[in-house]
Amino acid sequence: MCKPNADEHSHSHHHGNGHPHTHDAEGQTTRVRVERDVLDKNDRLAEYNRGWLAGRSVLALNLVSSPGAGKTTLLERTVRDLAAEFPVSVIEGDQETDRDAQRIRAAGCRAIQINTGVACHLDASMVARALSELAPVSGSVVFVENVGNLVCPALFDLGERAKVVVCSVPEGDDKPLKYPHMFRAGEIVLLNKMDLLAHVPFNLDRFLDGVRAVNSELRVIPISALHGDGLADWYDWIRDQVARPQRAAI
Ligand SMILES: Nc1nc2c(ncn2[C@@H]2O[C@H](COP(=O)(O)OP(=O)(O)O)[C@@H](O)[C@H]2O)c(=O)[nH]1
Ligand SMILES: [Mg+2]
Repeated sequence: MCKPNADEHSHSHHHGNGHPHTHDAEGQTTRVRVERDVLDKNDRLAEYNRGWLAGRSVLALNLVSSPGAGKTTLLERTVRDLAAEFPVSVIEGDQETDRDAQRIRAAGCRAIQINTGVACHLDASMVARALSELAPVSGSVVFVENVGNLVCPALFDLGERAKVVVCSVPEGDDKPLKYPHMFRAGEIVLLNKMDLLAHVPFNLDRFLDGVRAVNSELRVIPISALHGDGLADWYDWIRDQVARPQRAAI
């Protein structure tokens, strides 16, 4: 799992090859316990967020992808196209800079930037703070753009309704099989940059077979965030989510 929190307390060390190692069984046990505690604590805060969101009838969607798959481009277009239907705001996660929040604000939408520093994912406590600052109105949609990678964000529930996995054609068709946890955690895949299909080696059937192999429930919508192709289906999916009642906190 992601290093920063867990490794602070574990007995791992480096051999100069960049990989931490844990040699003794006791160290291994400590590390597993700390990782489990971190995730348990996150899950409790995620449930708090879920209740907070349900109490205000706010829909939160967590966008996850590799860096550069097109999350911000997709959001710039989505907030412009849907702003007339319901209030929308955005929580942006990146290690450094507020560039993506600036892009979203330039698209006419409220946005809060979270910088995670060394961490490779947003966690539920970061989102709790951002939500209280953002104070989204009842009946609104909050998009969360997670830090770009297909590994760590899969483990961290933020209290969102669904994880939206954004893939893009130039990344290759093998990602579902290589990063199955993310594709199991997701509810929908947006396959972006379809406009580049003729220019890069990407086999759509192989991609869809990979998705089906790891999660047969997963719906795939091919899109081009740049040109707008396929976005009507994405917007219909969001409208369906808005119409569905929020799950109450446990
Ligand atoms: N050709 C093409 N490029 C895209 C598309 N969507 C995004 N891009 C480009 O991909 C790059 C990364 O996009 P960005 O939205 O910043 O990705 P993020 O890191 O996931 O937020 C930018 O240069 C975008 O212009 C698309 O549908 N087609
Ligand atoms: Mg971005």
